[in-house]
Amino acid sequence: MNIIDLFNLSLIGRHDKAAIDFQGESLTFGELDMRSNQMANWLQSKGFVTGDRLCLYLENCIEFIDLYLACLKLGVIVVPVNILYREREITHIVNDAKPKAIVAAEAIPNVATWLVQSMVTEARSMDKHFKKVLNHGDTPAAIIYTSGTTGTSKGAVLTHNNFIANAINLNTCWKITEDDRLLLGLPLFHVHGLANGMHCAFVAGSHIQLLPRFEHQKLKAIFEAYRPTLFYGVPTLYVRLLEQTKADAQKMGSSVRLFVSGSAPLPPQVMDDFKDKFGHVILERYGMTETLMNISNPYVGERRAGTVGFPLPGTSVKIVTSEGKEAGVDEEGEIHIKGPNVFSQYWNRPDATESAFENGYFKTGDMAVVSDDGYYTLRGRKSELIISGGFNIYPREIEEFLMELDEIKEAAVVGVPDPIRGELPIAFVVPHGELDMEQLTEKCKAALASFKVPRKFIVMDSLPRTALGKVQKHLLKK
Ligand code: MLC
Ligand code: AMP
Repeated sequence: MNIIDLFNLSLIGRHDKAAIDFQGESLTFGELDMRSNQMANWLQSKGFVTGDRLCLYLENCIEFIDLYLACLKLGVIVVPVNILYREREITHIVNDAKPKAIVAAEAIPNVATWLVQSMVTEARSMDKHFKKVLNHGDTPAAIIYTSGTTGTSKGAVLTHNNFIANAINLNTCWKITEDDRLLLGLPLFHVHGLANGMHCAFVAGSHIQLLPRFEHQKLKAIFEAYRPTLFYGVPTLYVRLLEQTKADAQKMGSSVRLFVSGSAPLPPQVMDDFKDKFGHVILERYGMTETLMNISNPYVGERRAGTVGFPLPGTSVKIVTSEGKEAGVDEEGEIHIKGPNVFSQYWNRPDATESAFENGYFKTGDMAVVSDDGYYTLRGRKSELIISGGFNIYPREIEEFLMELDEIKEAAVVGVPDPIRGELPIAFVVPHGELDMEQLTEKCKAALASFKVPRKFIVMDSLPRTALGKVQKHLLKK
């Protein structure tokens, strides 16, 4: 079975049921099926076959879904690209994934772009039926770029089976059904919005109100008009929701049966304040691009603040100490994961793939402890990864960019705590001479996604280093 066979429970089985609203446009599951058949026929007419890659550089929109479903039907591998990425970041992905095309709303400078609107217009004249292409569950469905512990980002290859395991797990454990109404503003280019949001709804037959993105100022009106039953957010969004008055919060929460948080740590205080204001206990869970969802607080039973709960069905979790032994209760170590949800490989990176696994388990780089009643608590990361608003930032990528600039001799980037975004990047730089800070920020903005642009530059005469020459970032953080 591939994931389309599972989506067919809704695409075919709930043909006339309302599937999605987006900016005033409403489509049934049958219409989604037909539109993606036409798009699949169009892509096929352009020579796309199983195993080819197609990059999508799009904000959330119906056309993203048409193209995504069309690719899955054809066995074409979707490579979603963060819409906040600039030319430099996009070029890296395009050079690595070697897609047959990159689809965008507007031409991307210096990248051969296919414009989504003309593709959709041409697809409308194609046959509404699509002759099934036989693909099994191990067929790659998507390559999602993530940086791991190194500076350059690597493509995690996720198969149809990985996504199937994730959808079946969450639909069962979080009781997602065709009666649910999901307010989905998280980006479809990341697994949180894509695999937890869209896939689960397509399998269960839930309704989706899709937003181009979350703009927290508009959420009150959207909640009241749509009356969702289900809401997924990153901690930043929950912090933003706390700006509501208690009366508004109660109204907003009145239709909802489940609020889920993930992608970054949810501060226990935010969980408590949210309970007071909205009357809901947020369910926190833990996942990764490479593994999809791993560990989740229970739907029924105690959702314990500060923890991520229990391993999901089929997911084996080991905590491995620095001595390489399996940790006991309350003993800290790195989380290792095995299960049908875990990715198969980094695209074209056999060495990186090999070093990412140990004894068949994926080494997550996340540190944790488990309590005597089985709740897992994350304790930070082995790597220097910064998570800001749920978006990952790899310091080395920014450091490399800064050091390519003529005016910078050395650079070190660290994350500092921020009450809204969780963390923010700041840069320590050793310049060659006088530094024009404004110009430096402009250069960063032109080359890097907005969330990666250092919020502050601190000029140093030299960086503190160990005897071996490694920058002592803990000293910089202080
Ligand atoms: C953020 N911005 C966007 C955007 N999201 N721009 C366009 N499209 C989007 N989708 C930009 C804004 O322009 C602004 O840029 C900055 O980000 C912050 O915007 P804001 O309005 O102040 O929003 P804020 O309250 O900070 O909230 C941002 C956010 C966003 C939470 C809505 O960060 C977000 O959507 N995060 C979700 C990331 C995600 O899905 N992660 C999952 C990864 S998968 P400027 O220039 O003003 O700074 C994973 C695995 C797992 O981690 O476990 O899930
Ligand atoms: P990504 O590479 O974008 O998939 O991000 C995955 C990382 O997000 C994980 O390795 C964790 O460090 C972090 N993460 C996800 N969920 C949580 C959570 N509930 N609490 C803390 N960190 C989380």
